[in-house]
Amino acid sequence: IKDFGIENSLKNLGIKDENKGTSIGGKFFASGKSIESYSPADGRLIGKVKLSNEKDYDKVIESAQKAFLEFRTMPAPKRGEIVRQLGQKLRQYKEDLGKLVSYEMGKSLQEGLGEVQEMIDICDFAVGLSRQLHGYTMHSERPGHRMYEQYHPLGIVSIITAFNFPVAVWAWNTALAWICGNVTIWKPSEKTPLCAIACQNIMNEVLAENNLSEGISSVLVADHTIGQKLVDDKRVALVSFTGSTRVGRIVSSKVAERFGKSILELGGNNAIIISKDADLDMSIIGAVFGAVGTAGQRCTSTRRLIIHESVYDEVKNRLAKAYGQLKIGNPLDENMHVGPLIDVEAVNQYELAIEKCKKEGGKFVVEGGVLEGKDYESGCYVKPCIAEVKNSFEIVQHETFAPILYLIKYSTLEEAIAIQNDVPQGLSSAIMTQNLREAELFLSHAGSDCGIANVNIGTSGAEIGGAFGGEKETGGGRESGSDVWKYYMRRQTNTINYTASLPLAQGIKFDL
Ligand code: UN1
Repeated sequence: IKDFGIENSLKNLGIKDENKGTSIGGKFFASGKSIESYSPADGRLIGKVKLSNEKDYDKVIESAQKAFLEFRTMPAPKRGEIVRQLGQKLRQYKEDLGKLVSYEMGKSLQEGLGEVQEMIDICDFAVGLSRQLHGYTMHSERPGHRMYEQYHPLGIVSIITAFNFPVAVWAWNTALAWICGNVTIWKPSEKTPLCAIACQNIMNEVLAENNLSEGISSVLVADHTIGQKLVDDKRVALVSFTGSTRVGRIVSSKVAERFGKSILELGGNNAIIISKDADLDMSIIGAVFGAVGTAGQRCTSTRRLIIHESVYDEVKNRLAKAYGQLKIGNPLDENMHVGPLIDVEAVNQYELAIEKCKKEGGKFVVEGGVLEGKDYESGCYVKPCIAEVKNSFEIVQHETFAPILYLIKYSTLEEAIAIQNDVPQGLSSAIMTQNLREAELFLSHAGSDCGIANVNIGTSGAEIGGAFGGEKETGGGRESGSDVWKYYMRRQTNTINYTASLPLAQGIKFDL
């Protein structure tokens, strides 16, 4: 088996054969059972991780609480400086971390490096923001009064992430949480624990070099019972959850019950409308990357193509041709377009979805299947496939985390928009058209109902500068850019009277 330099990267990132899954800054410990992390690329055991249990949990919360009391007094621009240093470290470790992401998660090296770039970008963004946590000043209706608002840190922010973006989503949340004065506790996916340990090692260098309390950044590699504790714990001010709609529904109601805050990034079922006025060359590239990138395991992956009847056959044929050229194999090999799914369970879900689709009447234009033989020993490699379907099929209404692309035909744009919106999820959407009227209708109040709506680019590959998230069963949360930082702070309105009398608002008289 070719190594692609992975051994060296593991060493540079401080990953060992046996790792401990609880960490408070650079202190690693764990009292739970052990899990193993296998690479879906070649099936090799990368390392073991001892999980955190309830005892470890309490220690993490206590040290986070203590660290918060200190961290919140540090001026925001100084906290920005810490985040700037994290960005610098990430530049230094980009190659190694990108490689580990690719090896442990299975996305192509290019996409692994891209994910680390997103981390660097959000750090840069957060550094600037650390001097711009602005509130309004308002004019008081009372003479001699001043009114303004300010934003204060929340406390402990817990970040529960999924396997598909095993490092970037942590960074999106952490960079913002920190400049806002919060401390963070990360519960990564059990499918990508080593990525989390590597990030923690990188972070710890920053904490140590600045003599900062280790409780500012903690990790709990643990099963769902610890996730539940984070969700139920009043000491955790904000729960940022990325994962399935099923689990998100539970997280949302549990956190709401205790009046905590949550940010939810749940499922997507993203479509591209390819209009009669589309640039088809661009449309094909956008659609294929959207559908097969990260082997269809992005929340923003393109799952449905809604194609105008006049170009339907041409698009179908060109897609089939493009799929015929896809190279599937080791994600660390730069000649490959598509890597493996995360694990054998995901392969089963993929096969089940294909079977269901056929049962409901789906017609496969490009057949799927599990790849076997040399270089596919891990059992996680599948063929990206394409099926002609009806939007109303149950399987089409459902998000399957795999490279299965559904084709749907339309005649009027109003009909296409209705189809695009007619799913429970509302994350990302796109239209390919050179027609201004079509583009504007798609973006209007009568257009896409998603949190992200694009023109002439695909559904995946969002930049960190925008607010990322979606509507309906996607959960309504926003992360990353724009004014999302406000989610990580509490807002306070302050009125100051600098006179010697006490006039009441609304002209109310109250004399004693
Ligand atoms: C996700 O799929 O969970 O837009 C996040 C994209 C990435 C983020 C995806 N920037 O594809």
